[in-house]
Amino acid sequence: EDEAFLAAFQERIDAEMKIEPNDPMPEGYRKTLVRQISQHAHSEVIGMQPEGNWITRAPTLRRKAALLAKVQDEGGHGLYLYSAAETLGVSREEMTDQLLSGAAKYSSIFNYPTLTWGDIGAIGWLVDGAAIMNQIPLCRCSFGPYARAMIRVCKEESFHQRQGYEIMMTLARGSDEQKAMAQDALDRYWWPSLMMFGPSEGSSVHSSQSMAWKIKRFTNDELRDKFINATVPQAEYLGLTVPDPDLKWNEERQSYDHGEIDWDEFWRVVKGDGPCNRERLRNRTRVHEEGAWVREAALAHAEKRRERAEA
Ligand code: FAQ
Repeated sequence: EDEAFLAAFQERIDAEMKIEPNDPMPEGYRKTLVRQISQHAHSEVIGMQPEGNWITRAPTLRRKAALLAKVQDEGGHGLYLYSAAETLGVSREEMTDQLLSGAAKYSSIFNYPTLTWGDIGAIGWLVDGAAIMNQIPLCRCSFGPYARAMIRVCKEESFHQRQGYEIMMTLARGSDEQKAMAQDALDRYWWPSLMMFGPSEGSSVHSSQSMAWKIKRFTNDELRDKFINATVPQAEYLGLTVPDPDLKWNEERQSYDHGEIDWDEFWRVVKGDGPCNRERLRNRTRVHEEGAWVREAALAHAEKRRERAEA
């Protein structure tokens, strides 16, 4: 890759032109996108497990229908994202192998357990809320297929966020026991939700290049701050307490200052040693193996059609 090529590519990026799959692109740009998009897809797919855990125990038929639809949406997001990554020349099989072998990451947040119904509210409110904050700028990502996939994904996530917040509102206005359940869910999900945005400035190895390529539009810390600023008033409206004694409005920055994130916990979870990492991968591997016959049947069917078309 010579310098003239890299400079011309950067010029297209700077002019806000979308890069499409057949356009020439630097190998680093392609690799970064495959990494980010495939890990994003894996997160959606693994992310079905914590909430899937409550489908059979949802408190009412209406709650069950909404949760079922939400979990199906996450599966759908995974599929659009795998398709977007495939346009960069990586196969679905390779991506799946990377997930199951532990070579590829998925979001740290999905390695936490869902212990109560309150957690389903907290996930919709906080986890989908954080996902939207991170994904709205991705609708303007320089790579066309990723940007376009994000538009629909964001619309669905905003419905998910509303259904989560509504669960929290119902609990927060309920009995003392329900209020306590909502507070406990916020206590356990607050910090892991902040960790979703990734490491802080100094440790975010990919940020500066990804921002120059307009894959990312904001730093991890900027998005984390936006999320906190939007979410604290929502917690106040619910009458719940954000579990951070150092949380304080900073008039000068027009932003909340927050307490120190436990980065040791973050890296432990990212590296595979969180509360549910093993269970999540074990389930995913089992389901993949159990689905082998479907993939084989689909292949055999495609092969037969091809033979018939050639005959
Ligand atoms: N967990 O240099 P950076 C959802 C890794 S939302 C695990 O800052 P980058 C919806 C990072 O990969 C969740 N690993 O990296 C839903 C890198 O390692 P690598 C998914 C993390 O890429 C809701 C290393 O640390 N959303 O699924 C995490 O510039 C409810 C250094 O980090 C997306 O994936 C983490 N939290 O920025 C589903 C959004 N943070 O790859 C179900 C797209 C960082 O070199 C229910 N992705 N790492 O081995 C992104 O925006 C970016 O990739 C970031 C990380 C912001 C996640």
